[in-house]
Amino acid sequence: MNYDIPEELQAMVDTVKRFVKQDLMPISQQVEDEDHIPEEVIQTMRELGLFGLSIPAQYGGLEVGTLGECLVYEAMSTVNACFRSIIGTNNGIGSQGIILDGTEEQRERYLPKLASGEWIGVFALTEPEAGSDAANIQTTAERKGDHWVLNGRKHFITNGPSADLATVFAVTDKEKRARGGITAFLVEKDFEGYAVGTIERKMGMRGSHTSELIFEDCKVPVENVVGGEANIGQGFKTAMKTLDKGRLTMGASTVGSAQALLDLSLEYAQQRVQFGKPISEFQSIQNMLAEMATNIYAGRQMLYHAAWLRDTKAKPVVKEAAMVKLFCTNMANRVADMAVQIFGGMGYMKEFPVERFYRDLRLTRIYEGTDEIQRLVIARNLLKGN
Ligand code: COS
Repeated sequence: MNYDIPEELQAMVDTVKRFVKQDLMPISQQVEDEDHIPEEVIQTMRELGLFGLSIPAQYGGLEVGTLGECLVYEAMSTVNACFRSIIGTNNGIGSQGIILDGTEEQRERYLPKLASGEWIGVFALTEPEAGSDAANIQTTAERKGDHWVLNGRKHFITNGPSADLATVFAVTDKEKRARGGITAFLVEKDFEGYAVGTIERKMGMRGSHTSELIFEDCKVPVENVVGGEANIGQGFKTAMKTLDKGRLTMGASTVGSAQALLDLSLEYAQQRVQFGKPISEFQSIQNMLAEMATNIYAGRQMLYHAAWLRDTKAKPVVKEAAMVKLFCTNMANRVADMAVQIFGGMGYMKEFPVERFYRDLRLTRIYEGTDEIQRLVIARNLLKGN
């Protein structure tokens, strides 16, 4: 094991940390209040190359590797998870299908636009009847001449309202479903029959927008099957492989937010005086601080280890990614709960960011696979001897 961070990557992470401090921190509350990230901030993200962190350099990305991506997400999530979310789909679920299984022509056509942030890429798998049971999607694709015709409705699509390109999963063989009957398509927003549906109202993650995507006789050229003709029916595997990395990097985001909550709690506990002394002098508060720090340390170590495993290709990380997602998201939710407890009544008020972190973190135990799905993936892999 060696998680030494190469000099070039460390310089990049330091730049991101400066950007977080100088540009993101000051507007975090404004973004929360207005539910909108200012365009000039998104432009700076483009200039820093953040939309293409994980995209291979030959297609215009920074290709920082899994550990690099994790370090950047960790830094960005110390302030407000919506900032990670805006770049998250281009680096993750919105581009991975093309990187892993796309044809060379598809990579050349789409990845540079996603890497530069000119286009927003999204992942359209989830449907009302297919959340955890992803293989139960009802969206269909029928071949008609040189096009596929898609019909169906996706929901809970992160960055859906601003999507330029969606990797859409549809049934091409009802009998085979997950085993040869689901196909992935690259659907541009200008294709006939594509529409953004309801923009969802959420508990948190303000500044990050989620919506339905609707396909009504949506015409998709045959060359937009992910991986081409040979990959018809292989979409479920593309989706699962895509989610593996997303689950790992989700861990990074939660480690960053948990660290921010510990830092805020340490500061507050030393300032807040009750019974004539700072509450940090009470053992009950110290116990919580110690618990938070220990949990963060454990989460960070498993995150870096799994990222290192993925980068060195020492072994597939399906099980480890699920473990990282399960542990880190739950860990951060526990940390958020303790932070609210340390802040007391103030932890419930909107004046302090702990209230926002508490709400935003709740989602991390659900999206990109619930706790229950992570446990299922871990157990199935254990039973297979992986
Ligand atoms: N990598 C590659 N292939 C995979 C895979 C992975 N990580 N996971 C599954 N597959 C393959 C299986 O090997 C199987 O193919 P073979 O029969 O050829 O071996 C096929 O895909 C079907 O897999 P499985 O039998 O496990 O399918 P299930 O219907 O039981 O579903 C779960 C598996 C539950 C794990 C899947 O539906 C899932 O991840 N659900 C959650 C979806 C999710 O995370 N949604 C979040 C929203 S998207 S942001």
